[in-house]
Amino acid sequence: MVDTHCPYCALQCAMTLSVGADGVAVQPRDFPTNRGGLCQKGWTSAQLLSAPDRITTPLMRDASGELRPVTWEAAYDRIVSSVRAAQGAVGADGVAVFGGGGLTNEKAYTLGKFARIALRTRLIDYNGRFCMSSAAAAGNRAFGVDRGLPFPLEDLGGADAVLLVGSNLADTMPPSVVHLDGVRRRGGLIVVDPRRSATAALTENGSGVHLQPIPGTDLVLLLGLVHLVLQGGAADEAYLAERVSGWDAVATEAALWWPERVSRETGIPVSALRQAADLLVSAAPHRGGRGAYVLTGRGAEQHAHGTATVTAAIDLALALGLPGRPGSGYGCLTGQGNGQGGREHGQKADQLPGYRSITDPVARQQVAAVWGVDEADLPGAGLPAVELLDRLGRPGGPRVLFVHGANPAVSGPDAARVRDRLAALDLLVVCDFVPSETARLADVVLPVPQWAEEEGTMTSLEGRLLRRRRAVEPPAEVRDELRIWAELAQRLDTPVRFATDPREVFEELCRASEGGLADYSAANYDLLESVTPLHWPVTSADGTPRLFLDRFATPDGRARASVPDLVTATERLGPDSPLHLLTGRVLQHYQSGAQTSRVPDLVRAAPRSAVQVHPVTAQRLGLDEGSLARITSERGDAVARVVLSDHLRPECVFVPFHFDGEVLINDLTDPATDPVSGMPQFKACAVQVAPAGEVPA
Ligand SMILES: Nc1nc2c(c(=O)[nH]1)N[C@H]1C(S)=C(S)[C@@H](COP(=O)(O)OP(=O)(O)OC[C@H]3O[C@@H](n4cnc5c(=O)[nH]c(N)nc54)[C@H](O)[C@@H]3O)O[C@H]1N2
Ligand SMILES: Nc1nc2c(c(=O)[nH]1)N[C@H]1C(S)=C(S)[C@@H](COP(=O)(O)OP(=O)(O)OC[C@H]3O[C@@H](n4cnc5c(=O)[nH]c(N)nc54)[C@H](O)[C@@H]3O)O[C@H]1N2
Ligand code: SF4
Ligand SMILES: [Mo]
Repeated sequence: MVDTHCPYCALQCAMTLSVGADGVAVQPRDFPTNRGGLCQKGWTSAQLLSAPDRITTPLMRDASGELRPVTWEAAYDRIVSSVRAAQGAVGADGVAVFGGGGLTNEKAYTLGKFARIALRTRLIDYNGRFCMSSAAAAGNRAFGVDRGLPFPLEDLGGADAVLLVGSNLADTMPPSVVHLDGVRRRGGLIVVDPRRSATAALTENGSGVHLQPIPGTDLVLLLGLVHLVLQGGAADEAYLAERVSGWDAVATEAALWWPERVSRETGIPVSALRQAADLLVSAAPHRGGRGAYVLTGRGAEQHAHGTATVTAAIDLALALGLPGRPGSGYGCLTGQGNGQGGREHGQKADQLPGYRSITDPVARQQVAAVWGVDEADLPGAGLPAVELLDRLGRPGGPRVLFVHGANPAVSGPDAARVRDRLAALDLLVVCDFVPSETARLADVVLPVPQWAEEEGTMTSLEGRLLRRRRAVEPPAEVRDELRIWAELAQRLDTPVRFATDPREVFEELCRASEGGLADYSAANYDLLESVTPLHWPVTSADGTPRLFLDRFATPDGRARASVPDLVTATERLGPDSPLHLLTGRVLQHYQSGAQTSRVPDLVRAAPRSAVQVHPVTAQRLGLDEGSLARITSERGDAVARVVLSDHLRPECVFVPFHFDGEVLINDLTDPATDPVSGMPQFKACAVQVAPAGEVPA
């Protein structure tokens, strides 16, 4: 029996694995976040260990264009010679790295180190840029630090109001719904989603209110709520005076967003706006309430104005005096398994371990010392994911790309363009355990272990450090990425040794993070065995479950309210593209589908790519339930089967982005990015929908 956590999302539900004659069996385990629950993905997670097409040897593309098994030495030789050739032609940045938010802390850390000192490139970024980067940017600006939830998830249970902006956690983190029981009983759940999602449905029967905005208008909605708080004289003036700077400018801006104007822009009735504001105000601690939370998910964040929208959400929380108050707060619901830890230790283009800037001279000195290299040899900041991917194979751009824990051929915006860029490389190296769409485009594929076959640590959505433990041995030819990087570093004549034992890597990571924002310096594997609620910063054996109780992590200790930049880049609907395409998730499938499409129970349980259309819209367009519809944007098209649903706003259609072999919805999405965070506009783009075959190609 081995205690570990689920391989998928950032809730990191606790599970116990037992190994028997039939393979690995999963049992849920009681833990504060999942309270003994697992979703269907967690229950079935062990099925992937024996996927029939699992990659078990290195593969290399031969002269005929086929990927064929080769020895590790042959694969390494090809990689090393291509890296040398690319860097000879273009310089150090002739090689780039793309990481993933599912990698353990040990791997995320070592990947950043491998890029900077073995490959000597500044070009590293990762799929977390597609995930919570807008919330991270806004959180860093407002609070001086970005820990998705600066409080334990279970704190939600005591609140009188919880505002969920663009999160469908009933499908994306199902066991977390238990923490909303209290607020639903008290009628205080507010869900903002253009769809009546499973989470929006939790507001039914007097449990709260569902606001159904026009996509991309959350920013205006949030400013409208700030307006109502201020107009009602309900702002926490003492808190604003004592703990916040920059408030006056926000108040001036919010004054312009009176309810009727907001209603016109968002499509939400004035009465519903007032109801939401009233719930929040009466829950606020300074009004004698039990507390309130404002939480954002990808629906609010994955826009070209995502950082501004999260800034407005934080402004609303500040108006009510929530951040840094026990029982209240603002948080972002991080998505990937190690989406939090993966963004702290150096996979981000501009970052060193401990969540520090690669341009900060003090951080550079310290990390260079831990790594045993000269500070001057560390490269500078690289490029955010969309820009990095777009540069591949172009004149002067990278000619070799390493991919670890991501499937950008499916999950990048305007994915056909991403695939073109991947095809333009001299060498694409992909580490994976399944032949993902990106792996199938690779020149070299290296097989790695799965979660139940490896040791490491993960940092969950509440900044809690968790141990991932090995229950079974991986297939014989599979090599751990820590070993792969060490072996490649040696072959690239890197002057320093790379540790391969996760425990040793973790100790090094802890040292490298010392003094940083995400400081793990007092943590170690033994402490993680004994103290399970260990939230960072870990500068003592107690960790820090709740941040900001005394001060924010800004130089003056005050939170910074900012006027959100009102430039919105959501594509305007027009006669040729009269509908918004919304994208997101279904409960049974995970991300690009690389993993869950290989779990038979999940494939049987849910189609991945039906297009949800409102019945009124369907009638207008001549679409029937079960018929095929062609969806077309400026960038591409896809044909999907129609499911009628009156849960959507009529001017929206919804398609999950989990690839099912036919519908690759990211061929349509908009690669426009947020100017601060680099987040692409995944959530809404303008499309035309018609019966398949009737739209000119
Ligand atoms: N089943 C499942 N669970 C997962 C994942 C998965 O792939 N599958 N992935 C994990 C990861 S990495 C992440 S990031 C999280 C994501 O978790 P969520 O943020 O909960 O998931 P999404 O479905 O992407 O988006 C949430 C909602 O945003 C709504 N939305 C779309 N446009 C807008 C808008 O303009 N405004 C508002 N307010 N809402 C909008 C959609 O209708 C959708 O219901 O889930 C994690 N958990
Ligand atoms: N249209 C649209 N697009 C989206 C989104 C959306 O809502 N709408 N959401 C975005 C978000 S929030 C996210 S997080 C991204 C996710 O985007 P992806 O990068 O596509 O995520 P995954 O499908 O999880 O891909 C992870 C890959 O890494 C492999 N893997 C898992 N663990 C390891 C490991 O330890 N080592 C290695 N080498 N490989 C491993 C898996 O098998 C899988 O092939 O998609 C983004 N794209
Ligand atoms: S909610 Fe997330 S962590 Fe929990 S079982 Fe489901 S996928 Fe796994
Ligand atoms: Mo994500």
